[in-house]
Amino acid sequence: LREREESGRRVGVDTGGVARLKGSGGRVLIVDDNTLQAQVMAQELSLEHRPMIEPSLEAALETARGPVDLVIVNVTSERFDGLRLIAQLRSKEPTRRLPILALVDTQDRARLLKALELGAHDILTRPVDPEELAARVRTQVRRKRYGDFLRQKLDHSLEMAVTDPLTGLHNRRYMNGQLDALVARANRGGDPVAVLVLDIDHFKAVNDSLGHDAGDEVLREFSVRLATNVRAVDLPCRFGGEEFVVVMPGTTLEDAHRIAERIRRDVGASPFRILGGEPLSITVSVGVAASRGADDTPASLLKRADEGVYEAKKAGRNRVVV
Ligand code: GH3
Ligand code: MG
Ligand code: MG
Ligand code: MG
Repeated sequence: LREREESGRRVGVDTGGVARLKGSGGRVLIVDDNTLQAQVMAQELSLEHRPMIEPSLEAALETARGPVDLVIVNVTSERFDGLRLIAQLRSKEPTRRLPILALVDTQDRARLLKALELGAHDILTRPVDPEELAARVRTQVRRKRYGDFLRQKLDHSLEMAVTDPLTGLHNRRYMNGQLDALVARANRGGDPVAVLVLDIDHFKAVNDSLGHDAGDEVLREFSVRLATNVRAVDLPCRFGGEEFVVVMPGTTLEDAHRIAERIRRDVGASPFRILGGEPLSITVSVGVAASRGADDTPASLLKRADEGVYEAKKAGRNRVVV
């Protein structure tokens, strides 16, 4: 038993090591009509990477659009136009940034230069030296991975810049940008745009009686109800504090009014559950406005909706005012 346990552990360590290598390795697409040559390269790369062989140029272009980290293209022959593939890969998304290694004959300077000119990132000369293959592939895969990592980080920061961290709704900055564009379009005679301004009633009382964390929970639950009662095209945003705005593209005042009523009703329909506390009745006051002609601005639109909120509060809260 002990022996089996030990051998089991050894196997465990080994597969862990391979898994780690595979994780850092790349998905390498070898595009070559010389299958024997492709298989030799694939064999050499398979220790560290996940090679795939594609003998057809058309199919390669398609495969390269999927999860691939590096393309090795044979450009040595006239009838297999690898140079054209390089040009195609570099010309369009989503393959534009994909690293490319061009496989050329050592003495074929013309094709080597052409491949580089078309955007190959590096060259492999034939006959292929296994160590050189490993080194060049590793460098390109590492570069690709780092590029992916940076792009992901950038996407994430861009997303964070337009997202409200508490609720996950769009933030005020995002709302302003979208509203500017939509009002400008409406003013040029395009689709109308409507806005709702929503202000939770007596929210201060929630904070005062149950604490700030309970208040935050109410804001999150409110956001869920808001987001589930607007349409896919609408943009629910947290304007700040307990004030929310929904920007509604292509929406008339009447339609916006109807959706505002639906939100108001859903918020008041069932109590909000607070972790470790009594269910809480929440209501909201809503103002509605829609663009009306060339002189309208985002600010005037928001102001009219905000005046609706003011009227709703004055009239006793828990209502929609157009
Ligand atoms: P009204 O019905 O007139 O709108 O009354 P209200 O109490 O909702 O209005 P008021 O504007 O006086 O209070 C808003 C409160 O929202 C005050 C502030 O402490 C609280 N608040 C603002 N931002 C946050 C937040 O992020 N979390 C929590 N928990 N409270 C917040
Ligand atoms: Mg308020
Ligand atoms: Mg207020
Ligand atoms: Mg309020």
